[in-house]
Amino acid sequence: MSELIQAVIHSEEKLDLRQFILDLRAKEQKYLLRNDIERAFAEYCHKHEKPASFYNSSHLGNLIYYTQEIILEEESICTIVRPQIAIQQAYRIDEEMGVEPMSVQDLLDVRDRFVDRYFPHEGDVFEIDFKPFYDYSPTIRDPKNIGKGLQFLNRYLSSKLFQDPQKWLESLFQFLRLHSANGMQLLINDRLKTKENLSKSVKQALAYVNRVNPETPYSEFRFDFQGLGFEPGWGNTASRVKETLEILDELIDSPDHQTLEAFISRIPMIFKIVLVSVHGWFGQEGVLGRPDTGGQVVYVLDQARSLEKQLQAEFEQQGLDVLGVHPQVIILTRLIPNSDGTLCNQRLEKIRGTDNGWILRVPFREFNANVTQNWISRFEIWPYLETYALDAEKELLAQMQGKPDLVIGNYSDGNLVAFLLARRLKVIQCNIAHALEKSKYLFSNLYWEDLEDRYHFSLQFTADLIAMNAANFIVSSTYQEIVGTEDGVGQYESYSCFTMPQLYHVVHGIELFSPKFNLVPPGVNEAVYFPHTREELRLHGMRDRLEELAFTLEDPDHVFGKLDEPDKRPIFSMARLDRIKNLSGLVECFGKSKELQQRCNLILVAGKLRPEDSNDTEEIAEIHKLYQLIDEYNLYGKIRWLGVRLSKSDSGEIYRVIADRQGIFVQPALFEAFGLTILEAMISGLPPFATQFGGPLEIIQHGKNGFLINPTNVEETADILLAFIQKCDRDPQYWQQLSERAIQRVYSCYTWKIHTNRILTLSKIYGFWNYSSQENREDLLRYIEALFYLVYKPRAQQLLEKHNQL
Ligand code: UDP
Ligand code: LCN
Repeated sequence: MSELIQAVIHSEEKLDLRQFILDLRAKEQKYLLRNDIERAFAEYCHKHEKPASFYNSSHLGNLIYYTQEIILEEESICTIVRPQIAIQQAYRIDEEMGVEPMSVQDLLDVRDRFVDRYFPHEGDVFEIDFKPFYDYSPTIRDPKNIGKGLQFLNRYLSSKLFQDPQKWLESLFQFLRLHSANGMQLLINDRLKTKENLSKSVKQALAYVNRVNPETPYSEFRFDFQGLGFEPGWGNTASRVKETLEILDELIDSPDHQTLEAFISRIPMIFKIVLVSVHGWFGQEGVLGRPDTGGQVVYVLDQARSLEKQLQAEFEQQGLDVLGVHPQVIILTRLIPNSDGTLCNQRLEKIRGTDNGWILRVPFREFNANVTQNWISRFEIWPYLETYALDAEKELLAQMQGKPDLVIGNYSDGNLVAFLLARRLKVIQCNIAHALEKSKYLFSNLYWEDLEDRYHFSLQFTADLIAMNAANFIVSSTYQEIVGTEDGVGQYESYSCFTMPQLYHVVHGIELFSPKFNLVPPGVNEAVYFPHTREELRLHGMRDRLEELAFTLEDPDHVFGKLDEPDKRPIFSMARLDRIKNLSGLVECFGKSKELQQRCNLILVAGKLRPEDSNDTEEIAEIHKLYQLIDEYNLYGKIRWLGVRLSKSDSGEIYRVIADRQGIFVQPALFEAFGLTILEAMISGLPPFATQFGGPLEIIQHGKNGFLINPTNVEETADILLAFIQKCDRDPQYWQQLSERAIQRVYSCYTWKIHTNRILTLSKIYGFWNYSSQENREDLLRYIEALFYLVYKPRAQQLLEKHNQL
């Protein structure tokens, strides 16, 4: 039993626990989450006049701190304790303070009972359990190493493989023979007939390059090398070829996991990549800020550019230019016939800043033209994805003139399509969630039936389970995306066990300790977003235009508000107008603080100004709310709201003009999976104040290069902003220091170069292990297919029938 509970039960505090439960019973709420539990315990301590030490450090206080949920039933309570990251245990405590551990099944039944969806006389509910499939693969032990899957897997599998030198040599030999580009053999050729030849030939080749001037281009000795059994791929100069061969030589003679990683990362394995991002408006101009269209589009475009650049640099170093081989990166998205002035109806669009990067748009099949000709919300997209994947496969193969080497899915819909494609093409699948909706919407699984009409979570969560389990590897932007923090559950963690009452019980939805999880944060486009102090990169015309737009331009169609004193310090925010982004929370915070209003103006770039111009329900509600708050707090003359869609370059400059005036950036989201705007603001030199709920907690080091805020506490948020502003007034250097540290933070930890380097290494190493350990995933994939055909597909069909009636 949990030590935390035992400590309470075996002490006098048992009476406090009993009383606390009685106090809870007196309340209406029967299902308490962590915040509710903490609040109730604070009330308990207050009511029973407990000292502060009891609240903070008693056994009960300790237990409460680690308790995630309490469900009150008639004669007992069910409590979920999370004593450490990624570990949750459920217990039943009865009226006599008897404690019993609960099985996952019991826990899910309790949750079903809570929503009156427990009908045992109708038989058991379908249980989804992925545990058996992870039993035969290695798992990480220490939660702090979750997200470092590659290092772990490489070490683990290397030690197994190296134990049998003959087998190891055979795997390596066969692996080296595998690679080709545009039909041309790479690395080794048929002259090297057996694994026994390998070591000798490597030494001969080394002797050869040792005699050649290190600067000699590979093309000058290519044919001699072929005679020795070696094809292109080892390097572009004699010295690079020598280095790579030396690593291989060491790997053959005295293998270890680091040498293996160094060698695999050097060799050409990835040539063609598909990035799948289906929903929303995917384009390079005029789309950001539209519903469902934000950071993911920015992320995928920047990633595509950076991957191409990185592959080009690698090919050059590998000496592949002699073969005329070029990388190809394709972003696969949907074609929207009624494209509302965007290029989303164009089949093929070159990605700016690339040589061979393309956006390939494939339309949904036309089931009901009223639906499929138009933008479709990400919550409604499910019926179209299977046929989309089939059509996209054909188009991709034609466009790429062959199979991709890697398919990267984005968000639930893109990940499902990536799964379908990777399964059919037999290539490596990588998953990127961006944001998992399950933890964004409270109780979204428990009340899924009530929410189904609007959100269709039954489809989305099933798709998530399918894609995340099928993926060869998962890339997350933060550690907490996987397993949360000490006091909060992670996004992936929320899939480990949950109920969809009457649909299914997930008893083990994902193995959090699996080495498939890898933490690789994104970067920021350094050509667009750069420090405001880099005068030489800035264009005067653009700066003047954006200054005017931000502070003075009168344009009622696009700008709301005329500032009384445009020179006050600007507080800036930019986001899509959806509920979770909580720009209304920021307006309320500003509205409630007279002092903030005296010292600052509030500048927002967000959505649209008129509700009638929007067809997104959340956006419309937020527009109304913003006007109502502006009126309620009489913010006229103190706020400007730009309902504009900025071009890419303008969106970079707007942060800089705010930084020129020593402004600050506030990101007040109720939850933010990562938060690219925070990176953009920081690299521009704006001190960031961002939500403590989600990714910003890892981006910002509180007090050092920015500040974390609790956006649900508007008074406290205003105090944090004011404290900073007051300090800046007292110490003119303070803003500067913070600004410089914010810039430094991004350059040292969040660049696309670091990101894509890692992604390519991951793909190669997972590819290598996929091949050489011949990991049999067929049983897992067959199980996943059953979920797809038996759960997902019939529900998608039902939704399609609804759409067909629109
Ligand atoms: N963005 C924009 N105009 C807007 C709103 C957002 O250009 O009106 C851009 C912003 O610069 C950032 C991205 O959209 O690059 C938003 O990414 P983030 O990760 O912050 O949030 P998301 O929208 O993905 O939830
Ligand atoms: C989706 C989100 O909600 C943001 O928090 C991320 O920054 C964005 O995707 C890019 O990953």
